[in-house]
Amino acid sequence: MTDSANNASVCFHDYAPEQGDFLSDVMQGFSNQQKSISPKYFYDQRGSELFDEICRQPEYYPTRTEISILQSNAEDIARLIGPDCVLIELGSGVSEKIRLLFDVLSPASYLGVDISKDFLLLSTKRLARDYPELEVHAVCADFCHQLELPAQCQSDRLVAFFPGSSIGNFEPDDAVRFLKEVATMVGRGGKLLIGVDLKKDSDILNSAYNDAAGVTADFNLNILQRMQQELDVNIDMSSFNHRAFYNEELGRVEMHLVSQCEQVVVVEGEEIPLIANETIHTENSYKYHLGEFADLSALAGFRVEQIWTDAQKLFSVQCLVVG
Ligand code: AVI
Repeated sequence: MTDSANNASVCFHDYAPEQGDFLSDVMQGFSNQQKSISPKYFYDQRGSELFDEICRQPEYYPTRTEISILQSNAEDIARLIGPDCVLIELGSGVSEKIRLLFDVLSPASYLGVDISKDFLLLSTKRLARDYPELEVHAVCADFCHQLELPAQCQSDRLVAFFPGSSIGNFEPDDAVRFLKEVATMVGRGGKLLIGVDLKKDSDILNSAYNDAAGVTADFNLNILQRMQQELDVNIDMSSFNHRAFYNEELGRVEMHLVSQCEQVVVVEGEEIPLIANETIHTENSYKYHLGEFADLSALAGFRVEQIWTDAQKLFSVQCLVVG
């Protein structure tokens, strides 16, 4: 970060939860018939870098498609949302997409919400430097479980922004629960601008999660690396392979780590046997038909106000309104 960004003025609000218990989550996930690790553990420093790299892979269409939808429809989006809103970005990360909206939206203030404090401060300070007229708030919180707005950000013009189709990483029931919380946060008449990945030809999906450069494979395997770094684990990473495939019946891309042989993984002294070809399930990424997502939003109290898609209907950006 440059000095100028370092000095930029950001109101910081720390609602960070207690550190989650990686060990007990791993032990819990390994005790099930289908072994699993929560995808939230992908995003350590290396995992976040690998995810950025995934977004630049030619096969991974969601990022560039969403950006082009936002670019082509920025004026239309601004007209629908209107000026002077309080814009709340959930999982703000590097905050690149929000910049596409700032010039046309003229929000009264911006609130970036993210669990990763360092990332959040870096990105919000850069925004405060680049948009000096804008009031910028940084809220460090796990927005999946707790959506609390600082008192000075309350407004009757609240608009949440949740890009990237991260909603696809929730199980559908959890997605409804989460959207309900967003609806409560923005209140009646409040809006949510959300990126939603769409159902499509399985070949496109299978290559998006199996890029030729092997970045998604590295991203998936990095979760084992993280276990090795942060826990007392004895695991031979070279004995696992990446597997990702579209599960047509369940409408989701599944990612797994496949054990190449019969082996025993030792976690904090506990022996966990795996047979050859047994998998550890690491992620689901649900894809929706427009009608399916409208039904899911309605269960959470949202009405679809407008949908923008690309010409191939790969991805959608949707404006939902409460009530
Ligand atoms: C963050 N999330 C929306 C990504 C997705 O497509 O489900 C995570 C990802 N996993 C593999 N590639 C990208």
